[in-house]
Amino acid sequence: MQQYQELIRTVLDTGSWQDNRTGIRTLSVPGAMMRFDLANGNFPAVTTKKLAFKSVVGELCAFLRASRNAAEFRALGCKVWDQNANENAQWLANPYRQGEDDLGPVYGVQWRQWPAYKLLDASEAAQIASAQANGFAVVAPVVEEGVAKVLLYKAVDQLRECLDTIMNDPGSRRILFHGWNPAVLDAVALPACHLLYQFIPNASTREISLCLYVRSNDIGLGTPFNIAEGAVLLHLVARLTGYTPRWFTYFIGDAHIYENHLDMVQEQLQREPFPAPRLVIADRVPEYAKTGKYEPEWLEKIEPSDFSLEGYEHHAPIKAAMAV
Ligand code: UFP
Repeated sequence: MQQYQELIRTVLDTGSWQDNRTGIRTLSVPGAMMRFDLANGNFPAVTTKKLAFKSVVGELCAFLRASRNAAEFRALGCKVWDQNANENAQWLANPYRQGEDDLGPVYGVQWRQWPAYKLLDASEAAQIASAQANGFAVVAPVVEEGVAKVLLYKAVDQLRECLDTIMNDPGSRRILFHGWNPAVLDAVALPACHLLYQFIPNASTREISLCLYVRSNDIGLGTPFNIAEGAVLLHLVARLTGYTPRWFTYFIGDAHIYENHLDMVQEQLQREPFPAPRLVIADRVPEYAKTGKYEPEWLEKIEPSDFSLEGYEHHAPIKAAMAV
């Protein structure tokens, strides 16, 4: 995680002050990239403070189950959504909010159940049949400007489709899922920050890589969390599809340090990083490479306790407030 230290230094040295919706200003850099080599089991956990690993894997499991409720995140060991669900005045006043703990259709809902609609002319029988063959169901007849139309709907399981494509067409350069759905931006507690995931398998080396784009990243709190979560996801996908995790490239749009996190990151620069730990996935989670049986339903069955870090040496934890 030398690269994380370097990113902190870059933002401290070259960043400029910016105001934002939270009321706490940030030192910001527009655009940053880190590239982690996960070969030999290296796991990119921050070591200059303690990574909240249980919270990371709890959140990932909640995303994989398409959760939209902070209570479900808590039940899986992740408390980071409580404030966004119940303390942000704008969200509390949002007519789409469905009561205590509701978050709206955040990340996992888009990953697993992206709401897709088609409005087709009722006379276009071939198009309607093609959409139906592709999983769309007719919701309602609609008349638009005097023309008879048909509204069709499908909840797209983008992540499952990625795994299917890794299995069936690993040379594809279209294996990605997107968290940024413009149709729901007004109906979520927090618009997606980590929002574009692209898997790049290599069928000859049997290695799989991940490129992740994060539009806005809180370097003090969010970045170590998001890096770990992306790396766990890559490991899981690799396990279920018969690949070995390799490169994890992490792109940030607005890379920022909140003013009230400056002491924390300065302190981390004083600390010498430890060697990377290894990620262990429980034996009960099938390895396609060993079983030859494709079992993508483990995306939903996986539990936080299926993940652990081996040989994780880290400096003392540092507590810091999250800007909401
Ligand atoms: N943030 C992260 N990672 C996340 C997440 C949020 O760094 O996974 F959900 C931070 C980035 C930013 C704030 O500081 O939360 C979101 O605010 P905004 O929507 O204004 O970018």
